[in-house]
Amino acid sequence: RANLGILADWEAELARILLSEGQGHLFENWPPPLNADADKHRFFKQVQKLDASYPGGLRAYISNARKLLQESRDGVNPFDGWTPSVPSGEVLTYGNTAFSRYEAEGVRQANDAAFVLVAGGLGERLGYSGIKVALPSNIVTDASFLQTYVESILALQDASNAVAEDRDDGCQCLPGVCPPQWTSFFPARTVPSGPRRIPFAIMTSDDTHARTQKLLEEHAYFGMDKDQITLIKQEKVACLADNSASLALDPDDKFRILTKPHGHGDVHSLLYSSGLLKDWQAKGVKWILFFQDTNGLIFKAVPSSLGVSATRSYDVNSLAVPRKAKEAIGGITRLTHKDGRKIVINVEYNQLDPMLRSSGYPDGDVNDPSTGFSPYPGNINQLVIKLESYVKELSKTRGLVPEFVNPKYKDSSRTSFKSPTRLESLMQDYPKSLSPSADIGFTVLDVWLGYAPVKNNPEDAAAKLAAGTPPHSATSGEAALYRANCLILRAAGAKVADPRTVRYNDQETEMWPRVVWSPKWALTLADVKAKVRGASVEIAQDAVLILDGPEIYLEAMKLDGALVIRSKEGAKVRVAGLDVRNKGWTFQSIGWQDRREPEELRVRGYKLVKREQKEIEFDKPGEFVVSH
Ligand code: UGB
Repeated sequence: RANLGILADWEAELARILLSEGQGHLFENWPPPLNADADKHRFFKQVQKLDASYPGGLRAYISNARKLLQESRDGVNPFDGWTPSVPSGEVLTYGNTAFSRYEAEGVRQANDAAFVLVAGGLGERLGYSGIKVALPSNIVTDASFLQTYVESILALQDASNAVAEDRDDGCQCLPGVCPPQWTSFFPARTVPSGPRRIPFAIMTSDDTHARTQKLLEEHAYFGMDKDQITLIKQEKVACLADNSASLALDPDDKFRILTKPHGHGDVHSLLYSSGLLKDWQAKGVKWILFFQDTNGLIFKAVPSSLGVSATRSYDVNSLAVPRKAKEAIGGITRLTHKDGRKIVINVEYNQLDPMLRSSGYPDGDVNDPSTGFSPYPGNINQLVIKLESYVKELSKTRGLVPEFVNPKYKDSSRTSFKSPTRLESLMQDYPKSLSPSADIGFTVLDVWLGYAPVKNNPEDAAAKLAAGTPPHSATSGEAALYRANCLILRAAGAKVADPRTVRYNDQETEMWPRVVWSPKWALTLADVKAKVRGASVEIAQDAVLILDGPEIYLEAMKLDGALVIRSKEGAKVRVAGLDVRNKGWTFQSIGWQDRREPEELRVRGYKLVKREQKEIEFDKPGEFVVSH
């Protein structure tokens, strides 16, 4: 205490909190007063930030940490008393009537939605030093993940505004003032909806914030209004040195507490504390869609999953895909407590195997031999949350979701750690604190349609592939995009050739014709069907097709080579009787370790070589027919 020196009131208050929470060791090696004052103030600035960014402040953080560290030390099983079983959810079959209805409903609901991208993580596992949202989702158009996301939201906004009906705003009497029985005497009041803008929030971190901001600015926000996008930055949390939750000092700087990321669960407290939720509520937002940084397929699954949420009025709807045992995605599980409570929740991939083994499934996380997949659907961390119940819940919890701690102990006495640890949180744990009456559902999609994350470097990806689990690499992510687009074209009746088996970065993959379209060309299957006249469209095995414009109609076309069609708003382009044969574009292998090539290409193992192409562009309004 004697070493603290002259403090401002706010600093003295923070010092009192730390001392009363048993953190006196932080000041032990400080020089006497009037020495290193600037460093002492720097220390308190950091403490102030740590205190302000955690719901309930540092006191709450230390108290939560003590409890969780004690439980971890005692080996408390978080699933004690709970029995796992396979839950049942909405299983979508691509292209059937129910799917099409959900897609249409999702588009209708979209302008009552807001989107939230969690993008605070760095691509350490991927071996890419940039921010992951800047990576091209494919190298044929070079559109980055962020560009694809923003353009998809804008396309959804336009589509939703185009089908928006006037809204039923309830009866004309005063809610909460007039007796409810009066409502039947008054006609419902409809209000013109007017075009709406879909709000978009991006959670960044110190690692990604400046680069995300720069990427947006350099590309004029990819066409979105600047004030439609809000960046919310997550802060790191203090590291813990021991089981008493002593905050860990940086060994190289005794005026700095070591910090680490708290995980994507921070998104909830940030939405709450930033005031965004209240703002969105006032604007009439009903649904929030959360998604992750590198899934180039996700917007193909957005309309249908939003449609499911709205139709079933789910408070929380998690998107899932069939999961391979040991795949690094959580398993959606029904947990039933011996006292009768039930919950459908994600059990994270590192917990699923031990949880199953301790619950009477000695083989743990294994595939069901009859399907070749884990019986537990795989969580892809795309959540659709109903805003009304979310706001109510967050006003109680301030957005803090149940946390966990994962210390690496030095030995079996579990008394000291190999290195400082910290509390962590997961976005998908939000339903854990909801009341049992909440409507929590999940929607299972075909994996080809909705899930192709880019997470692993080529070596890890090849090892995963050899072990029978999906590689989730830049190579597989890009190939999945072409596959999805080709399968969608086939569903619309087009004749698309089978894929070729290729091998890049030691990963064998199926390479379909490289078909890419901009989100404004099509979002849903109905859009594709409206723009492609089925059997008269033929695409050969190594073809490349880029469609970039809202009104390009493929009526009769044969493509064996590369074709790019671009059109501006107002240009209606009918492709009728076009036969394109040229040398096309190919992918040329490059080595993962070949430092001459840029990182974004090395992670996928090939580069684009443009040999010959046909390019057609319409930049003026009007009707055009392309036949040669
Ligand atoms: N992220 C943040 O914004 N902040 C953070 O502090 C950390 C991450 P990872 P992982 O669907 O593929 C998740 O690292 O471990 C962002 C789910 O927990 O990619 O692979 C980050 O930028 C798992 O259940 O997560 O696991 C990224 O956008 C499964 O759903 C996102 O959070 C799996 O993803 C996820 O970060 C999956």
